[in-house]
Amino acid sequence: MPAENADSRAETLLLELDRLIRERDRVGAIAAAHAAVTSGSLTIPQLYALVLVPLMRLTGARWQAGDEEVWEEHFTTAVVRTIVESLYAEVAARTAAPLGKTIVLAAPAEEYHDLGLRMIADRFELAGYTVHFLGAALPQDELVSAARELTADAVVLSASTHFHRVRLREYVDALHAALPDCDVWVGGPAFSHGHSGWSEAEVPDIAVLLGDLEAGA
Ligand code: B12
Repeated sequence: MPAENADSRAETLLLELDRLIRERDRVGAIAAAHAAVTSGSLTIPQLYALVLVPLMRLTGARWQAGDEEVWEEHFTTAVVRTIVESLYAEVAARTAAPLGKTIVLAAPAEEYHDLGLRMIADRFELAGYTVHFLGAALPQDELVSAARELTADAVVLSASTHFHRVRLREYVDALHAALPDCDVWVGGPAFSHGHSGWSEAEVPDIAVLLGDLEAGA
């Protein structure tokens, strides 16, 4: 399948998923996303970056404009989460050779946006990292404990709101103090307009981090 057509295939699927979700056809939406991956039309990273992330942003924009109700946004979120979780067997089957690096991913205390981080978890796994995804709203002490127990080389955190980004600075400083040999990487929508107050190493670009590692995914 030529890579140059991935954008147009992704756009077609995005429109299809949006239509199916508006028709409340959950089963059809999940099947369409699976078919794109199993047929080789899109890789899993392409499905996430070019279809599912834009779909979630579209839902958010409609809600903000008053064109969608909160329950409809939750419906879309639930369908997208099911797509991601149900693709896990495909992720496991396509994982690159192990890199010998372990990461732990979590959303910090009080941060409930974890779907983006869940997608990132699969992308790291496809690239050969050993991945432990701990989900939303994890207290700092629990993350320290997990990183030690799981011998993490890096902890990956996500923040979606400005409020959580401010709180995250303190959280990350405490992690650096407790886990001096462990990298701490942060990202997410709260960092989309810059990262003043944060070092380059703390806010890596996922494309640079994974680079060619996920090319074969
Ligand atoms: C779904 C959703 C929710 C769901 C979350 C479900 C879940 N479990 O994730 C629920 C209903 C819980 C929710 C709650 C709230 N939400 Co909300 N939500 C959204 C929505 C519609 C989609 C989020 C999403 O899934 N995006 C898709 C994912 C896949 O993308 P992503 O998170 O950006 O992640 C990608 C990248 O950023 C990156 N990435 C993410 N993390 C990391 C980390 C690293 C290290 C790296 C390298 C990269 C990286 O990779 C990901 C994949 O490519 C957005 C709208 C939008 N524009 O995004 C609003 C949005 C994020 N929410 C918002 C708000 C305000 C809230 C609430 C405060 C609403 C309220 N009044 O209650 C609460 C906060 C709850 C809390 N305490 O956390 C605002 C944030 C505004 C701001 N900048 O402050 C948004 C932008 C909506 C809006 N336009 O106002 N929300």
